[in-house]
Amino acid sequence: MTKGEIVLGCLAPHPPHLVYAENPDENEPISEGGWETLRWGYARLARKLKNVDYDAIVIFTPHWQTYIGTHFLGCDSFKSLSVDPIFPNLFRFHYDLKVDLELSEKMCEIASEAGIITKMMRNPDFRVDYGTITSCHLLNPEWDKPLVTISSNRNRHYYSVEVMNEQATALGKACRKAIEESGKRVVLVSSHSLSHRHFTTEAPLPEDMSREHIYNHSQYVWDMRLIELMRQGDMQQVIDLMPEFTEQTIAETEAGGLTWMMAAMGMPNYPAEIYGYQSVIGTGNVVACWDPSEESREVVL
Ligand code: 2X7
Ligand code: FE2
Repeated sequence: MTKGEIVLGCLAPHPPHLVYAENPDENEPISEGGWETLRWGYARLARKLKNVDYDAIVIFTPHWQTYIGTHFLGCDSFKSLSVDPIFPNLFRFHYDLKVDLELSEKMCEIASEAGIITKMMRNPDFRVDYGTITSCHLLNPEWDKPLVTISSNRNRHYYSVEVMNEQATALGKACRKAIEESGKRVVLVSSHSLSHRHFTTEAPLPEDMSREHIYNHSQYVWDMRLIELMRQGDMQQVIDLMPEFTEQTIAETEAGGLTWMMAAMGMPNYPAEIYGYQSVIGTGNVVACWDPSEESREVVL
């Protein structure tokens, strides 16, 4: 069997506002648009993905939080209505998704062999989180590829960002081994914002872009520092800065997604493709990707 490989890694933020602004058939609320910088960036990355040959998407999400170990979706498919707990006015999404069960089980098994506490989610009525749905919808609105969703264990809250970084690194390496043994071509997705202080009240019209801006300047400066390092291809430095960045901007990197993806990809030392940066209710969000192939890697922005 040919060795499997990671063909792309995407940093894909999941504010439900972005799906709301797109008005897909699956989402009940109707909007007048908004957040175009992120949505147009996503559309461009989705076009790139159409030209990538891959079998499955593996996504790590901060909004499926598990307190004992790391969990993996464990049924062939999941179908339900996902309602955002904070923004039910924006996100009531009817989903029907397929899981790459074989790959999911392999990741669970190899992570377990590496000493990580793991579990398969076998409840067919389990409601898939809005982080998975938002990032996957924006990257692949056709929903024509099977997924594996990985939960985020709350190491940062039990222990520290440093422990989270160590655990997410071990999980990333285990997932890479599972992908290689599976023989499949896989796209990884780390679903989260960067800086994450946000407003606590909403504009009367959520998509009123005259009200949208970063929560404070220090968040902006931190986000730009990280994006600059991504452009330079210095992901080791990003991971080393993770504790300070995460503490100071309450960043959503706290869940471990970026660390997991970078560890799985062998800590890229080549430039990331940057597709767009914008605030959503004051949080900082970048759409970016790491393309291991020098032939197809581009300077996008
Ligand atoms: O989950 C989120 C988020 N990460 C950022 C902004 C707004 C809402 O939800
Ligand atoms: Fe989030």
